[in-house]
Amino acid sequence: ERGAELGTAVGDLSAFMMTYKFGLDEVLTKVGILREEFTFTHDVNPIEHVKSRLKSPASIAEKVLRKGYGLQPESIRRHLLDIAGVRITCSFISDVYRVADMLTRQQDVKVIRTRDYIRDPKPNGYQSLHLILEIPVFLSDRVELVPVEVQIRTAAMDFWAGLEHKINYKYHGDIPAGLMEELQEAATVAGNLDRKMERLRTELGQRDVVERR
Ligand code: 0O2
Repeated sequence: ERGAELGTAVGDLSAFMMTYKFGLDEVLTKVGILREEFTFTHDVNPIEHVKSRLKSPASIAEKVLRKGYGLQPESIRRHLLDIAGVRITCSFISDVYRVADMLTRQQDVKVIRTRDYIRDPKPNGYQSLHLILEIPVFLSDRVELVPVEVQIRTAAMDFWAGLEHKINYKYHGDIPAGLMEELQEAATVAGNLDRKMERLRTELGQRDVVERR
């Protein structure tokens, strides 16, 4: 089994995974603080849901081997940047970028990579903003810089990605052409909904300003 293979290659697998868990904890604290601050000081909250996960040893081994790299801890650290993952769901597209800004301008956060699949959706229609953040984790005798993947998307994008993931799983990555076309169409519909909601919110904001005058 791939998980056991990784255990042998890494040596102390729980110590290896622990660092990623701490990185995840640091990012979750940051997101939690932003969320709580917003509920105290503003009447809107850009963050709807937050989910996190640590990649399982089996999928770590599977992904690193699939990419053609070795199972040694150094190789995994260098090539797998999504062992720790946080997914943030927002209501509006502008909130996605607002949350991304609030996280990336923090002093102890370094942005290693940004992939904007909202600006450039994947061919299947997938949309989401992916950031790889590097966070310092302070251990008893050293500081470790841990990469954490943060995926930020709207509820509509998340709804689509959840279904696509299930379909992909069912067809083992080989989705029939007709179904793929329908998925692409659904992604366009989701994108249109997001843009419409954004316009409505902007309009609502402008009306509020006029009414308050
Ligand atoms: P899981 O189950 O989320 O762990 P990399 O190898 O990391 O340099 P990669 O993996 O292609 O490059 O990175 P990318 O494209 O930035 O993001 C990969 C992750 O985004 C995936 O993780 C998914 O969570 C999500 N994702 C990317 N494309 C799609 C898509 O077409 N559909 C859906 N539903 N999700 C997508 P994993 O490792 O594949 O899986």
